[in-house]
Amino acid sequence: MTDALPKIPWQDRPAGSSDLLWRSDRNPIIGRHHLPRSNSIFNSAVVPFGDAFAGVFRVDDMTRTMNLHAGRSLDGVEWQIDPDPIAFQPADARVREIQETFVHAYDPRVTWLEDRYYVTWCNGYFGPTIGVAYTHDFETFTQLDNAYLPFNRNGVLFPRRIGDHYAMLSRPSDNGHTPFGDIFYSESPDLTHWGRHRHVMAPLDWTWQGTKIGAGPTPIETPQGWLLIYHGVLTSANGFVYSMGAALLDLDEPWKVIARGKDYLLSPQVPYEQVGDVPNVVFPCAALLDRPTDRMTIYYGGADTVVCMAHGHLSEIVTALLAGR
Ligand code: BMA
Repeated sequence: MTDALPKIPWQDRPAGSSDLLWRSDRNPIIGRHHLPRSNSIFNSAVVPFGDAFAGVFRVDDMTRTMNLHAGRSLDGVEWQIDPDPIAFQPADARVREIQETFVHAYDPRVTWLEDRYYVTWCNGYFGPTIGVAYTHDFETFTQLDNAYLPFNRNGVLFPRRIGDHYAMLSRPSDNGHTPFGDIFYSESPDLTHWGRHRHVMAPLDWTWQGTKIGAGPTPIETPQGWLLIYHGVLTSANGFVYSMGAALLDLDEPWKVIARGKDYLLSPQVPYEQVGDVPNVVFPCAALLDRPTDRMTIYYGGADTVVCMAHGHLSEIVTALLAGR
């Protein structure tokens, strides 16, 4: 994939701000009633596609079923989202077995890997686990087997093999709203059989990431390591608070953490992050990058209700991490 993305949605850092990430003035870019039957659209993943953009969106409908919908955009901001959920084609007859018990699908990530786009998401199969599918065109999607046993969430593929193997981060969890959670690394020869699970990072007590953490967008390769944007959760007197932060993982052994940000990059502080179906949530699922200009745009869900964008400079975030901020 080319690293130049001159059409990246962008807005300069507001005058007087020294924040590493800043919100788009256009937020929220997708409102909860974007589709006739949508209750909410949030925690969604977008990628460059041809000379435009495509994505997979989490749409909760008016029955409050969580499902995945494909979408397209010329500018990354104005989206046409399909009114019907993605109808995944099973890669083989055994995959049909896991489709027959469909419950729900949510929190997608999309990763360009070798020759196609892979979608990973939280797939209900006797509890949450990680679904895997691929598409070439965002019209037809082919589903592979689930990556893990339940219970697991926040499965995010690396955009290339590590050594000979495909690699994924995930967060073993429970069947509820999970008051714990570490990030783990797993590898696979074929994107179906996953193993050699390694611990990557644990929550940090009494911080914005004290309760649980989970990988966000597809990790971004930099000369200094993989930049991992992730969400961290604090348990307040009023419930969970979801913020986002960053870490750097070793390029060859990504289960080894090189640096981890102390401060959050963004925490819920504006109305569309503080008020919604689940208050106080910023939940990043995708990042776009224009390497020549060092511009990075992160897509995140606000309060489990809307889709938002934040902007930053990749090299500034890497520098801050290496400086121990
Ligand atoms: C998590 C997931 C996310 C959601 C978050 C806050 O467990 O369900 O989709 O954004 O909780 O409700």
